[in-house]
Amino acid sequence: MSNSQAPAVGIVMGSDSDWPVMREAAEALREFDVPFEADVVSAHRMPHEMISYGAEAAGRGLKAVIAGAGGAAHLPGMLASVTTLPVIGVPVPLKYLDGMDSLLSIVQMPAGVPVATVAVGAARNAGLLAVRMLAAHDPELADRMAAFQEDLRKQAHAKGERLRR
Ligand code: RP5
Repeated sequence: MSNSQAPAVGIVMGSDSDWPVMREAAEALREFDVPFEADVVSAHRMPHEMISYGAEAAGRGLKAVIAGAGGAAHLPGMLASVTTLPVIGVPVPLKYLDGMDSLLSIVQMPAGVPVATVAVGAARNAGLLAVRMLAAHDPELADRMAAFQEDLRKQAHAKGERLRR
């Protein structure tokens, strides 16, 4: 899946069964008009393609990779080991262990090979974090992120107002 412009963010996941979670990252990128691609790149079932994806990501013009996986979730860390791009890991919760296995597999990286890990199932935050990464070099995108944050502030304030009445 992709949109018409050259993708700036790659969203990859270990299985299409991760998509119901990972689509939230795509939605966040769409809200900010950030072009992205999405694909299944399994660390265990297609290791050679996974390494190629990571090794070629920067050269293809991607600026960040969002990688989601569940269980023995090695995809984000393995991609981080073969690319210089920032990798954002999304622990996908599966039927057992409530996603703790996915979280620990992704977050506990060895020194020198960082993965920016979001909360279990928090693919939307992964998308928003990728937007912030791009916004660091894009003032127009930074303005839109600031407006988004101002909306969040207003919404939170309004919720408090209802309680204060
Ligand atoms: C992981 O195994 C995938 O990321 C997915 O979360 C999990 C289960 O995959 P399927 O058996 O549903 O394809 O590698």
